[in-house]
Formats: sequence, C-alpha cells, structure tokens
Amino acid sequence: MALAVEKRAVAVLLVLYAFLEVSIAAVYKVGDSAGWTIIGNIDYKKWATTKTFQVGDIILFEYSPQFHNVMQVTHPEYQACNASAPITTHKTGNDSITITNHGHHYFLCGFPGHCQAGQKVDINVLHVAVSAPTPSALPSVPAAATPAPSPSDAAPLYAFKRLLANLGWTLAVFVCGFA
Ligand SMILES: [Cu+2]
Repeated sequence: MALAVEKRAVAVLLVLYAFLEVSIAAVYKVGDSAGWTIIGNIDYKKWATTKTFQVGDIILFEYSPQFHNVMQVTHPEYQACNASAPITTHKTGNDSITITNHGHHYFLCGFPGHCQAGQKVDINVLHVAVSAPTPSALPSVPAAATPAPSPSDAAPLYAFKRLLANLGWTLAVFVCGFA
C-alpha cells in the first residue's frame, strides 16, 4: 500500500518535472542586441558565461546572411577555426537552434577570417536542476529596481522558473498528501 503511494508520488513528480523542463525554455539571442557579427569585437565567450543554458533552450543567431553564417562544429574545429567540415550549417540570418542535450555546443562563422576575428561561441549546457537555480545567478533585487542598460533576456525567466518550480513542488506535496 505504502509502496503504491510512493510510486504514484514519484510518477507525479516525474510528470511535473517533465512539464517544467518543457515549459520554461528560454530564448537566448547570441550577442544580445549586437547579434552575430564581427563588428565591435563582441566577446561571445563572455556573453555565453553570463547565461545558464538548459536543454530545451533556443539559441538565436541574427545576422546578415550576405556576410555571415552559423556552423556547428566539433571542439577541435572550434579551436582551430576550421570551417571545412561542419556538423550543420545555418544561413538564413535568423536561425533558431534548439538545444537538445547537455554539454558543449560549438558554433562559428564560416566566412573567411570571421572565426579568427572572434565570431565563435561555445554554448555549454550544464546539468542544473530546474528547481534549484544557483542564488548567484538570480537578481537579488526586484527587476523594477535594476537599471536597464543591458537587461538579460533570461532574467525575468528565472523568476518565472522559480515560481513554476515552487508551484510544482507545492502541487507534488499536495498530491502526495492525499494519495
Ligand atoms: Cu561572419
């Protein structure tokens, strides 16, 4: 009897977790307002380190397709700026790439000299629990009180995620209590 209840509780938790994973996908525009470019010496490495990527998130590359493209490559190719054998190539100028697995995702621009000029980015998707975001990644002051020079696209999502996660656990506790 007790085992059945436990099984049910676990099932409920798994469903809730799956729901959370799907519903909280964030869209990250590479380079923020600057987009995908070689103008302005955008530090894409720095840009990526300010984000907490998760499976299901969408990486958006916006650029002029006349001048750039997006190639997903291996780590050695990324390091060497080798665009000769990409895993995939995107070239619409408005490319949304959905992250489907954890780990590193390496992208570079295949136009001659662009990767060498810094047009490359490593999207590293960590194994981070949805219900326990690191406190340091969360804004410690209300969004309204923060100045808006470079708002992160994901910042409001963190609050939303937290809300959803809390809601999920509250529901789970509720269901378990009555199972
Ligand atoms: Cu380029």
